[in-house]
Formats: sequence, structure tokens, C-alpha cells
Amino acid sequence: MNILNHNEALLAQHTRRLDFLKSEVNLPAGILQKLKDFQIAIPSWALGTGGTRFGRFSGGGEPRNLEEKIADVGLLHQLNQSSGAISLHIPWDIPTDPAAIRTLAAQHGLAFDAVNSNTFQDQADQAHSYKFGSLQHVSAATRKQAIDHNIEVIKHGVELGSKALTVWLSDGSCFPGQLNFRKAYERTVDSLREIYAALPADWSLYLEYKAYEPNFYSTTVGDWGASYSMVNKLGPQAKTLVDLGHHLPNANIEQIVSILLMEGKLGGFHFNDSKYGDDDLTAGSIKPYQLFLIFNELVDGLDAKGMNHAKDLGWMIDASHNVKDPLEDLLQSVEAIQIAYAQALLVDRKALEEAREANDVVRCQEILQAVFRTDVRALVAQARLELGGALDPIALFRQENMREKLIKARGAKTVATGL
Ligand code: RM4
Ligand code: MN
Ligand code: MN
Repeated sequence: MNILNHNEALLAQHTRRLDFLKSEVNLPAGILQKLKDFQIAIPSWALGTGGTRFGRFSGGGEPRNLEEKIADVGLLHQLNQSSGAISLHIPWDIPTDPAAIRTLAAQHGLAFDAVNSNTFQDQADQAHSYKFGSLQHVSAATRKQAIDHNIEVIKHGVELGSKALTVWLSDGSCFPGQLNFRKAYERTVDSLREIYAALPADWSLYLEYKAYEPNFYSTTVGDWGASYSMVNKLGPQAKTLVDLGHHLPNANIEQIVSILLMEGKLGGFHFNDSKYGDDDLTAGSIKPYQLFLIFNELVDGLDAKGMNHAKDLGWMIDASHNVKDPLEDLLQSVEAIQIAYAQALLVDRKALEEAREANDVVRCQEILQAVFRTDVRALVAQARLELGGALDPIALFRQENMREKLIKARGAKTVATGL
């Protein structure tokens, strides 16, 4: 891939854009370094074409195994220098030879982010079904099977150098009356305690919540209140994970994030966007202002606690691409996240605080929207350039006929594991 030639051809235009931005806004010291340090993990289950229960339309060249998934993430990272980690879903991606997989990932400059367990689907060889839940199940044997699976996932993660387990449960009920809410909650906490006990000392457990689907009446870890109360019971290594698509419509996610962070219980993110439910669309494609407002709270809250932006929370994408090339879609998501982060770094916090103290509502809005309406793409591109990435990753992906090459190497009908 000829990144140097690509960048050279775009350099004059890029410099013009960056100079204009610098003439318009004061770039705070260290902003480029912060952007360069910020890495967003790519989910191993989002490298193939996603589908719905109505159908799945593959674009071809999908990775056939974990090695090829790592190669795909390596390609993204080469292009944008900001996708330096992969998050695995077990058992979709069991590393059979962890040492070799670790070496391969390192060759691509990739680390292993949180490992994800799966007790929402039945596997061919399992003894007990998760049809009526896993960690909440009425049968102790089913709960034990789900607990053991999570402990198994931790072991895989340890071998790869991961530092977190993400637990997302589909547990809940489909009809009123089906479930004793209190018992389901307590069983879930008891099961989580056993998983928590198996956590290495330098690991975190992220408990993800989701309002509905696949259960349509109740979800046992259905909102941040349920997750927050559970992680508080577990201990300091347990935190809440916010997936942007897991809220009921119009939820004020930025406020949720702000409170969790303040309470020291925000673990990490699954970025995506949605119009209706858990749509898993490209980050920033539907509600970019919301994404910016979330980052505005994140930067404010992280700085208030003296936390490291890049390292102290888990940054991951969780998306599904039904009609786009997955790799192009992921490049778009990473860029949208970086744009929101860069804009949040530009907010004049002193002025905003003064306006708040003076109850100057108009000024508060002006301060935030002035930043949101600033085109910071050249700044994000500059960070990429300095790291050796491409000025325009999607354009280069297309110029190099990357998808055609992948189809040629892997075939037009390959199907990646995942949803
Ligand atoms: C869920 C949730 C989890 C993801 C699965 C595949 O809706 O977002 O994080 O692992 O989907
Ligand atoms: Mn998720
Ligand atoms: Mn989801």
C-alpha cells in the first residue's frame, strides 16, 4: 500500500485546510498528541457483513478465521493508525494457538482489548439451553454453565494479554408474569460474583446494559441503574459499559455518562449510532451532535478526575454493516469518534463554566455549538499523518482496490463469524 504517494498528492490541499483551521481557532497545547494517543478497538464480530432476521447480503472477501480478522484490523490500523486493538467475541473467535495469534497481532501493531462472552446463543455441544436466560436462569446447572463459560473467556483473554471481560446478557423475559424480577436480579448478581472472583487483579469486568431485544418485555440488566447497582455490589474492578444503541429513544446518554464517570463506575463504550433501537449503525451517522455532547462530558469528567483519556476507559466500536463495506464503515466510525473527541478538546471550559455560573443559557449554547460547527477534519488528518497513516483512508482503500484484493484472496462467498 503506497501511503506516502497518497499523502503527497493530498498534502497541499491538507495544509491549506489545516492553516485555515488554525487561523479560526486556538488549538490548545497537546491536542495533537491526545488525538494521536487515542485508539479505538475494532470488534472481531463486525468485520463481515451484518444482517437482520430477514436476510444477509455479503459483499465478499469476508475474513474466514481469526487470522484474517486480525489482518483486516491491521489494514484499518495501517490506514488510520487509530485502530490499534481488537476486541474478541468467544466462542465466535476462539484463539486455538494463542501465542501465534498474539505474535500475529503484534506484527500488525495490535493489542487485545476486552474479551466478550456469549451466553445469548446456544452452542452445538452445550448441555443446557439459554432460551430462558443464562446468569439469571432458574436452574443452577444452567447458571453454572454460563459462569464457567465466562471464566473460560477470561482464560482466553489472559493468554492474549486482554485486561477486561465484557458481559452482555440477553437475559430477561418476553411476557408479563414470566419472570420474578427480584429473583432474576439476585441470581444474576450471585452468578456475576462468581465470575468476578475469577478475575485477575489487573482486570476489569464491564457490565453492559440494554433496554430490550431479544427479550421484548423485560431485560434483567436493562438500564444503567441495573448495571450500576450490580457493579457496585461486585466491587471496584466491576464497571458499567455504555453501548450507545442500548437506550430507549431520546435517553440523555451524555448525562448518564457524566454521572457514571463521576461515580468512578464508567468502564467503557461500545460506539455506534441508531435511529430506532440497537441499530448498530456507523458512529456519528445519525446523531453527531449527541456524540459530541457525550465526548464533551467525557473530556470534562476525565479531566476532573485526572484520568488518562486514552487509557483509563475502554473505547470500542460495536457495529453491524448491512449495506456498506465493513472496513469502509469502520473507517468512517473511527473518524467520527475522533472528530467528536477533537471538538470536545476544543471546548473553552473556563468560558462555559463562567456562562453557567451567570445563568447565561444563550452563551452556553453558543460555546458548545460554535465548536460543534467547526470543521476539525484537517486536525484529525494531521494526527494521522504524523503517525504515518493516510490523509484520506477511505480514498486510499478504494484506490488500492482493497476489497477486490480481499475477494480474490478469500473468495466472494466467505462468511465471517458474528451476528
Ligand atoms: C449485543 C451487545 C453486545 C454484543 C452483541 C453481539 O446487542 O451490543 O455488546 O456483543 O450484541
Ligand atoms: Mn454492545
Ligand atoms: Mn447491541
